Amino acid sequence: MTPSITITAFERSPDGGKGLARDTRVRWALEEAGRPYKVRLVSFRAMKEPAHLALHPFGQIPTYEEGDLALFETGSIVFHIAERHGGLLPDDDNARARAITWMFAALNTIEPPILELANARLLEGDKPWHEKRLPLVEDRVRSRLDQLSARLGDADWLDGAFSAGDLMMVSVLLRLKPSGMLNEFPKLAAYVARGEARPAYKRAFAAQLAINAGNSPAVR
Ligand code: GTB
Repeated sequence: MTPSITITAFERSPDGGKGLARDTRVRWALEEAGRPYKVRLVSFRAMKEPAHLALHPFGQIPTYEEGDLALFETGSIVFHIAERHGGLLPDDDNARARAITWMFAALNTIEPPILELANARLLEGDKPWHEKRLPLVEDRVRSRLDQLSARLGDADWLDGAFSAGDLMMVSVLLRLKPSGMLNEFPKLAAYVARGEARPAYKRAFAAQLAINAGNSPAVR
């Protein structure tokens, strides 16, 4: 059967297949939900052209198309997949609300300082103030990781069974891998490893790697 879902991804991801581009989290959600999907690869130039801008106002990947529906923003896409299909959100109303809270926490509280760090490492290395600023940015990340690690404790997942909240949190934390900072927080490193060990994540990772292997990695 032809898949009814199409997502977009980088024609050549700058990470050379490390799975850090955000299509990976959408692929992972689709794999967890057991939904087949097609991928339309887009170049950086095509992302800024009208056809893609009609799908994504900010000219980015990933997007999600299914019938009449077109979505952008991975938070919204993963939430949509989780709502429509089983396996990513609990049935109990309160547990479901808490899992959604963790999705927001991943995107609104944990991801911003991590992105700031990635940008500082990747884009600001030649600035005269880089050496002074970097430790400040790193400490902002550490402070959030410390809090998150304390909450996770020795549990496998953030709130009971694996949920879309964990999928999003692990996806966000994976962006820290090139920095090595995750290793300072063994409980979080183990949490991320548990996410990566899920068969659905492995399929998602392999699918993006099949496209990007051989691209020269530009990510630290
Ligand atoms: N908030 C949006 C969402 O969650 O969907 C952010 C989407 C986004 O940042 N998309 C990026 C993009 O299209 C790709 S994922 N960038 C192109 C542009 O803005 O012109 C971000 C990303 C890119 C590359 C790496 N990497 O190489 O390691 C990691 C993450």
